[in-house]
Amino acid sequence: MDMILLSQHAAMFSEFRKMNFTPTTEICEPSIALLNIEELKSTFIAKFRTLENYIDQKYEASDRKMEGEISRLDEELSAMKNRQVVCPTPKPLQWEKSGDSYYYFSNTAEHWEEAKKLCAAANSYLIIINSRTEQDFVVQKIKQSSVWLGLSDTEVERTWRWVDGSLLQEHNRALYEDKGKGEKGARDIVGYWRRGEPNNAGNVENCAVLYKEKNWNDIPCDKNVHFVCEKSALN
Ligand code: MAN
Ligand code: CA
Repeated sequence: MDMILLSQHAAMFSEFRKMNFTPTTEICEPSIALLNIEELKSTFIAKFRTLENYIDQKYEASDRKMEGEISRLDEELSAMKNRQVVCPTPKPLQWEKSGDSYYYFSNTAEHWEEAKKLCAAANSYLIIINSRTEQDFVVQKIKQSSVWLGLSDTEVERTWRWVDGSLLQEHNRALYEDKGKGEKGARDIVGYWRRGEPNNAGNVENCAVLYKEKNWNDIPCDKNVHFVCEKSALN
């Protein structure tokens, strides 16, 4: 029984192995979430190995389990095939240029860490605000009330760092001095916090958002918030 089932599906297995998947997106809409086909492929292969082992070890109760596994694999395989047909070429992410950077405005809301990872996966980083001009550009583009900034004080409370490792204060002081004090005042050195922020409310606020009102707040990093990725337009 086992051998029959396995040989019936051997064709499916070899077909699967031959399929030359390229990473594609889960859906055709531009999305930053990459579907890791290689990972799926190795999961498939691992599952098949397990099935082969059931036979080798002559598990008596494995027949039904195996049929179930095989039909699940069949379903997953046809879902993958359908997706290939429906989405032959994933649309590239839409980047918008402003100044010396490109920006990607997310279609989804994520926890801060996840947003950070997604930007990194797209060769970019969660936005770092270097000037009021940049902030104004971002703000006028967002449809949401807020987006994540690449700014957090998770490691050391009240020590705000951008995702490139620079300290908020040092980073902005350098800018302030470099740009001939184009952006005046201590407020520019310490950022554009909303009045009374950052307040670490409830002791659980370590990630910063930029509001449509052009100011910042610290909120819990596990909130789902839209985000903006940035990458250099130079080079
Ligand atoms: C209020 C303030 C903020 C805080 C949020 C959390 O708006 O206390 O500082 O971040 O609530 O939702
Ligand atoms: Ca706050």
